[in-house]
Amino acid sequence: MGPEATSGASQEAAQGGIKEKLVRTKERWAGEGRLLTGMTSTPDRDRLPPGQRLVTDWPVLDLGIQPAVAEAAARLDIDGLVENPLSLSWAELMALPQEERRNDIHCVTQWSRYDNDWRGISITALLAQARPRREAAFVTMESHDGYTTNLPLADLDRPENLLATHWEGKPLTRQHGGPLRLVVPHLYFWKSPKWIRRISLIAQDRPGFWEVRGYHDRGDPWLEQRYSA
Ligand SMILES: Nc1nc2c(c(=O)[nH]1)N[C@H]1C(S)=C(S)[C@@H](COP(=O)(O)O)O[C@H]1N2
Ligand SMILES: [Mo]
Repeated sequence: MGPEATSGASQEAAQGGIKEKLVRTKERWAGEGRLLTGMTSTPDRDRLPPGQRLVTDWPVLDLGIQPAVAEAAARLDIDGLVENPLSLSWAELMALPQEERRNDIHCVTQWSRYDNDWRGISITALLAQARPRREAAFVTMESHDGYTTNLPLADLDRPENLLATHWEGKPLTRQHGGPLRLVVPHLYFWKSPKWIRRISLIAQDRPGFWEVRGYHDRGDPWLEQRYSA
């Protein structure tokens, strides 16, 4: 099936299966504390976080399932502890103001990539529209490949974050999470779900796919929060 095979009635078809071996390797690395330098910094002091190296290509990392999500099926729900739950169709998302961001990516597997140009929708604007309740303190996010990850609401509700539809002027490719992915540049890139479909606001933290496999709950690259132990 080619990358354009996104039409048809089912609208969503998974390609490949979970790369169990890769998942186990990364889980073992977390257990061993692999790649840790023991150094900390701040974004003001060092653009490149400790233990990272720069790349100019853009590696693809995921569980091995790259769902073909047709734009017609690319609904985004924002629900849970909100006054005004949202369930936005692609057309409704596209009718919102399109914004641009430029930021750096830092992956826990040690690569960083500078100056990524994104276009998409402001997550702070959508959260304001959904109106979080007072008890909402965390989010759990779900993607079309079954991936989940969690964030404190304060880490999601930041102006530099973006629900990205475009990268370097072109629609985000399926490999990189198109048609819609979240980008949270101040944390390791596993906190930036590809093929995002739901953001649920919750009161108590709920660890996601990598967080239950030994990855840090927050994942600040400058504090080298790679693993939980
Ligand atoms: N839905 C989904 N989002 C995901 C992942 C995934 O497996 N599924 N992997 C995460 C990890 S570990 C990384 S490093 C980045 C990789 O994004 P990229 O393939 O665009 O570089 O996506 C993150 N978001
Ligand atoms: Mo990653």
